[in-house]
Amino acid sequence: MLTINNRIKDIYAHPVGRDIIKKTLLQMGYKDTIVKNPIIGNIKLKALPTLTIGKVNGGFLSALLELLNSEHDTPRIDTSPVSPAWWKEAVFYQIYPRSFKDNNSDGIGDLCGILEKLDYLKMLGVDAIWLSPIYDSPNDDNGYDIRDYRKIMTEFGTMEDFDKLLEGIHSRGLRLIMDLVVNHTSDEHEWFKKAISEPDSQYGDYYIFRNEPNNWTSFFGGSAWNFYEKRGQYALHLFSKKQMDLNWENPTVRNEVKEMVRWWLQKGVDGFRMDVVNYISKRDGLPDGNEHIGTLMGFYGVEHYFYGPRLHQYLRELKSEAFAPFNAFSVGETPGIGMKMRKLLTDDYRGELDMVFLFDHLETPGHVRFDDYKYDLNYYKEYMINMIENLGCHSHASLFYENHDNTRMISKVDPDPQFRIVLAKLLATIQLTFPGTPFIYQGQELGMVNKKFTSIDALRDVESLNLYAELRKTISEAEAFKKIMAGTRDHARTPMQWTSDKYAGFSDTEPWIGTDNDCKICNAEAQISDEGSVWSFYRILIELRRTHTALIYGNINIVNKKKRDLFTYYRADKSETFYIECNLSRKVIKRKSKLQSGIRLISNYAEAQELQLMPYEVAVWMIKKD
Ligand code: TEU
Ligand code: CA
Repeated sequence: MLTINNRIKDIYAHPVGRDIIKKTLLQMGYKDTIVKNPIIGNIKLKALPTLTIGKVNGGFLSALLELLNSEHDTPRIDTSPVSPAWWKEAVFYQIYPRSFKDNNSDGIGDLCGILEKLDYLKMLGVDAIWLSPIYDSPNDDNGYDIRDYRKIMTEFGTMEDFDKLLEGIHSRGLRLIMDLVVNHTSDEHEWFKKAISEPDSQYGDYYIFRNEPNNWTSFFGGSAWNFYEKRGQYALHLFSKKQMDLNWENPTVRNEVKEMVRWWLQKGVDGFRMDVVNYISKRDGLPDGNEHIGTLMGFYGVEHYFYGPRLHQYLRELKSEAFAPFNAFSVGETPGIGMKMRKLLTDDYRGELDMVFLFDHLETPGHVRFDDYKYDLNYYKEYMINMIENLGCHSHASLFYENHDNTRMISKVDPDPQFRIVLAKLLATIQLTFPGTPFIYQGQELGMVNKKFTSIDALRDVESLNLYAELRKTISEAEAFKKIMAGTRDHARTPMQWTSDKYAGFSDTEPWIGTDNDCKICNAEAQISDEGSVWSFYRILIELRRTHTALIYGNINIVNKKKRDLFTYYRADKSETFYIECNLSRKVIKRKSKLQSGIRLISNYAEAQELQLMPYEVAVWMIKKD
């Protein structure tokens, strides 16, 4: 057991401790190299309150120790060969149904719209689709607030439409994973309504009720507790006021979830992406969050549920009783989880999850999504090197830059339009030639960028609207809007740009969320017939990955790890070797030698440039072994 008499290096040696130290330093804008300094490493925990002038206080340390002492396992070190699986070979494509394609002209994307575009996805070459929620919902958080898990949202269509879609997906040799949102339900879910109106029924214990709230805050602003007069109690909601946290301590709740999962798997879906699944187990007694941790992370209480005491147990139950009998795939969305904890959640012998989404690469150290800053890709390189060094043979990584919760990656790195295409190709190259499973977010394959929203009225996202209202208490309209523009999730939620027509070919009536004129220069129709387009580059890379196992299961050898602006690596298996060279900057970088043989794919410039890499340029060479 670790106590305050242990030293920093002991914490760093613990898998959870190591991830937490890294995360803490990252939030403060530092790298973990300082911990490796022996003087720092030898500091005893109990000296920290004095050394940090109270920033790391007693409460901070006891929360940390409690978390560490609740994890007794360490990842197994083993060099057994990687076991193959379809989801390790697949390229996934995420669809945000509301904004993908409107088939019945009401301005809202729908299931028939997706069906209409399956051939497009097949042409692009992806293997599997992740559908953001399509269940019945009052849409306080665009479907992440579910009212009925076994019903399709009316705006999206019917269960018959869903069956047709699933059939269309499978008949094309594609797979489908659905979104499983079970940390919380809508407050309009039958269970919650009964929990309020019939507190003595079995539903009375389906959610997390307390007589007094604690200090936890919601991710969407304010306290994480609502008061319900009828019951005379508070209920917990880590997200919006209409997203009520389920009580996973109750075995009946867990059984309801398993039954629902089996119901969809019985229908033939191939697996699930599991929304904030690392939040399902909350610490007993729901203690107050530490103020310093809360201030650092932006939210109070996270240390008590992001890696809760029964998380492993609940995941194992779900896997063995619902996923495993169907051989179904699972990828957990796990904000706050680091590289070592990933292993404890996904190593193949653990029986928990197949993969997770980690998020520490989405912003550079010291930054959060709502900061307006430029993302330096050298950090991404470092992150990826670190990932490879920590993954081992039992875990498999997910690779992504974008989803419906984040701004567009091109805009983060370099919003200058002259670099848009080449930068899109650079991002595509790393994503499709690195070990791990790529998840492409709709529109990423076109190089879509952040939107030119003109006012707060153009935005729809509950997170942005709540934050704006909060900011307006202290700053001007213009300043608040600027901050929202830096991070709003709506940048990724505008209509998919199919054509240059009015409404981007998404719909023939005004869409539920506005778009700008970007579809005139960036749309699928034009890019499909242009060999030099971002879309064509994605198609070629996906095909390359599919036809060369070196890019899937091959070893990776990263060279010149310390060299800034240049990211070079080899991927190799028994039969072939690929050499990948990426310029991470606007600089022109000289190449040492001119590679002569093999297949090559150069992102931007013609052969004349063979001795230099132009801004953000990449080259992929296949060196055949003979
Ligand atoms: O997101 C969870 C999450 O932690 C964040 O990405 C969150 O959206 C936000 O950035 C917090 O500041 C998942 C879903 O992907 C998201 O769309 C939902 O809003 C959320 O859960 C609640 O279901
Ligand atoms: Ca529609």
